[in-house]
Amino acid sequence: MSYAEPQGAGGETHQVATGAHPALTTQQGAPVADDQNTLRVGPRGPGLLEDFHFREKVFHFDHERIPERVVHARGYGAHGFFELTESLADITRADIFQRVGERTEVFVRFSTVAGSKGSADLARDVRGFAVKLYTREGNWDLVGNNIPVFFIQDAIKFPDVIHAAKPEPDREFPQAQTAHDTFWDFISLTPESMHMVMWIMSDRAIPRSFRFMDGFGVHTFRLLDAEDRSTFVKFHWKPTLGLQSVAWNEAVKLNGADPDFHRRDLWDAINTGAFPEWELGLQLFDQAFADKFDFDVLDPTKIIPEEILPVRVVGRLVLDRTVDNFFAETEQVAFCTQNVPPGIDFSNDPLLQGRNFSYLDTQIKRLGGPNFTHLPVNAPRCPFAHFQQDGHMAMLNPKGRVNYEPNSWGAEGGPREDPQRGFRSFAAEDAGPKSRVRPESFADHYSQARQFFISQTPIEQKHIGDALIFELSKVERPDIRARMVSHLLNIHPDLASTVAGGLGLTELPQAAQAARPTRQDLPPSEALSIVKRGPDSFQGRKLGILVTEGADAGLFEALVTAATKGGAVVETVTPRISGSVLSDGTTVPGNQNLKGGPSVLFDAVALLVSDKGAALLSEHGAARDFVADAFGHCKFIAFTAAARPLLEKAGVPAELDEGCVPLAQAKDAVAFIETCGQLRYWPRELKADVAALA
Ligand code: HDE
Repeated sequence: MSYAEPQGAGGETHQVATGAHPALTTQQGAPVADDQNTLRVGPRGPGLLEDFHFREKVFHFDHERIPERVVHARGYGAHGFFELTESLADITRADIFQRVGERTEVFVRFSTVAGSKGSADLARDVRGFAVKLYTREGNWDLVGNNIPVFFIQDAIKFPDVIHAAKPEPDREFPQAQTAHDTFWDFISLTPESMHMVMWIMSDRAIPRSFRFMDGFGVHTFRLLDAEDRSTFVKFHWKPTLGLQSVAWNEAVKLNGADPDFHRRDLWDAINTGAFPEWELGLQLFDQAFADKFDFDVLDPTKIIPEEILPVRVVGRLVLDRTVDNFFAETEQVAFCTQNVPPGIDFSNDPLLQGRNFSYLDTQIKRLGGPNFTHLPVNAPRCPFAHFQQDGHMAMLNPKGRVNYEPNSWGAEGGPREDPQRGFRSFAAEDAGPKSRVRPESFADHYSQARQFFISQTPIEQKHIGDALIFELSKVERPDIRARMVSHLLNIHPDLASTVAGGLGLTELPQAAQAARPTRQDLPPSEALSIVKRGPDSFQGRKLGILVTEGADAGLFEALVTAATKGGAVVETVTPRISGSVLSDGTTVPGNQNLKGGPSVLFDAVALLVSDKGAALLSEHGAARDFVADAFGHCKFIAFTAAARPLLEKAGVPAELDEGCVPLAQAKDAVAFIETCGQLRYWPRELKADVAALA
């Protein structure tokens, strides 16, 4: 260090400014001589009010927090770019969709919905997927989720569904959980939420990381061409690394082992150059196409299956830079659904219309005034000019005498309207009686819920059943549990009887009264299954190698090489963090100490142990849990012959299944990493379940 460290009388350290470090100052810029001690009368005397440095420091600290978001409080953001790969010049005049190869700066914030800012990442919940695109004609905020439908059809119900999901008001628990009475009470009284219920009870609600999940704009929007002709559009973000989720039991354990699992994953991926990437896909259609459906494209509880209307890929989103400061950027970013550039417009979706009010409104509360657009993360990157002025924290310094228009000041008179380039709304012809009604076309609540369920593979269907049983078993009132089953009867009889059985209902309730009968003819849609849309490689995933003293150095090397070649990350787990000495005398440092590095942190594991190491670990609870959890969570497990006793002690059945891969020579390592591309060995769980039922 280039600066002296004189000791104060009390032993505290003073780090003094020299050439290498600037002087510490107050906010006013006055250099500070002592940042360790308050100003006192005598060494033990009372403190003095004139200590402006202390008062300023503590005053600022006292005001460090701003209100957390009322929903989506826990989130994580990153910078990147959008690159157009196909021009949409014939469909929209939006500048961002004109020139192939052009890049537009973006800021993305992922989030959970229900939990507070400090809640754990692996809550069962919808994930927010909010994208701010700083286009040349103004910011475009596409504020979406990782699920393409929503709980409710009308924005007036949003406070209700959120109140019901959040901690109950008298007791303020449970945190970041829907597994409680008030949530399921509201849901079971709200049939329009049934399609969304299928999605949130599926593994979509426990993604492996932000990098492996879809994003959806949810609502139908409009694209407008140069003549203001409209094309309807639904927006999709598809991860290039494929979809992946974790198992529920794994999610529960991850929340303890690493509550920051998702944010750490994003941070690590970007900072090691493995930039997360998504394709932007569009479903484009016109009114005549929309009129063919018996549901309404304005209803946000419905999707248009990709088999009926393929997703056209027009660009890519890449996240390549983490934030410099979490608060300044991720906490202060203000997404507003009404931020659309010319060429993009809204539909009449009643949820979207309500959101367009809410997002601007909420920023006033959160960011404290109307000038939040001056904050660097929110400011447009293109030139802007208007007459809006003053208010809290006005950070611009407008010059001149004219702050209104029309005015007679000619060239000095400031900006003018631009009918040519300016934003124009689609001239929709809307008329009708003033009323509060839910349209008839919004009445089918079960058909697409059923379609989602039958589109899932058996393991995914099992997980939906398990999730419903878990959640409803936390509901204290039996009438609420039964009421939910009455809806499931309208979705699928197998699901209803599985859940009723799991809840121990002695008899099935009557099916809920349905405004429309469930359509039985909607075909399964492959695009709705995570397993069918998984990757075919282990790229972007993480291998955990449990290494003991004396482990085979050649095999270790082979595993690391194969995994790294396959684009995966390797972490070692060692009994001591200082590492383990291998058979050839080299020391492999530990990335995780065994007690702090459970197998839930990894996508697959390898047990690289010596005879002695295995014998020691077999007596070690953390080691047995490491193996038992990897096996229970259907992970691929590579093991050396010496690891057999450890597998046995961990309760792994002696007749090992195909998900357990012996490691004897270097080529086994290569084959193992290839196998890991399947991500999980699901037959293990299905088999165990069938056995349990027998
Ligand atoms: Fe939001 N939502 N929302 N929402 N939402 C907010 O805005 C709201 C809805 C979504 O990372 C709030 O800035 C209403 C659907 C995301 O900063 C608030 C309705 C979808 C984020 C708000 C909805 C979303 C928010 C809270 C029903 C998916 C986080 C803080 C009509 C398409 C953005 C804020 C971020 C945040 C209101 C429904 C996505 C209160 C009234 C549907 C990703 O304005």
